[in-house]
Amino acid sequence: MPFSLPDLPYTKDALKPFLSEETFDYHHGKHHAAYVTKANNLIENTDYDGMPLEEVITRAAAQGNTGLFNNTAQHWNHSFFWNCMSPDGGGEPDGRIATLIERDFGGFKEFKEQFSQAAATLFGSGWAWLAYNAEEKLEILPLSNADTPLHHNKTALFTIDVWEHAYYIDYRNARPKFIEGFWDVVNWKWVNQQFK
Ligand code: MN3
Repeated sequence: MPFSLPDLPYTKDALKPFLSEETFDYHHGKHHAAYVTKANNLIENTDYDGMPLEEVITRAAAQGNTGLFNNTAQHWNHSFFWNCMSPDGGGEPDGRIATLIERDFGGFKEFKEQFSQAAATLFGSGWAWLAYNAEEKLEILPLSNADTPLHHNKTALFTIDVWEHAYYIDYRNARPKFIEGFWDVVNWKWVNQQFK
């Protein structure tokens, strides 16, 4: 059963003015779609055929199959990323994530500054993640290219894609502006659902 491009959890104009429909046409409709197609082409008629996505990602990494790791991890990362945003999102976190941010960062303001800084300064292409580690602590994890918390045995809580293709249509080269706008749409409900 090949992988398929998931529908966005909202309409393409739902996150305006943070992101335009054109950004979703390209980012979801072309970039994410291309990772899915390439992953399926690489998997066809191999032992990976029929394996769950998470397993393909960890096995491809262990076997040094970079092409397969990159395309399947990017499929997973983007599927996760769309859910990290919501037209009803933004504002201050609540529930478990609010308690943990207070405990591990001393407050939402401090956390927001540190996360924004990590996302803005990540060199080249990649993703800034908030993850939950084996010590049961929150961790800001800037990862390059297709790298993903799965590969580090950490639970992903939320992420922002800072590849240029994520923001260039709406923000040109101004990555910090894009990061600033992200806080208005963060789906804290989704974040709280990630704790196992
Ligand atoms: Mn992307």
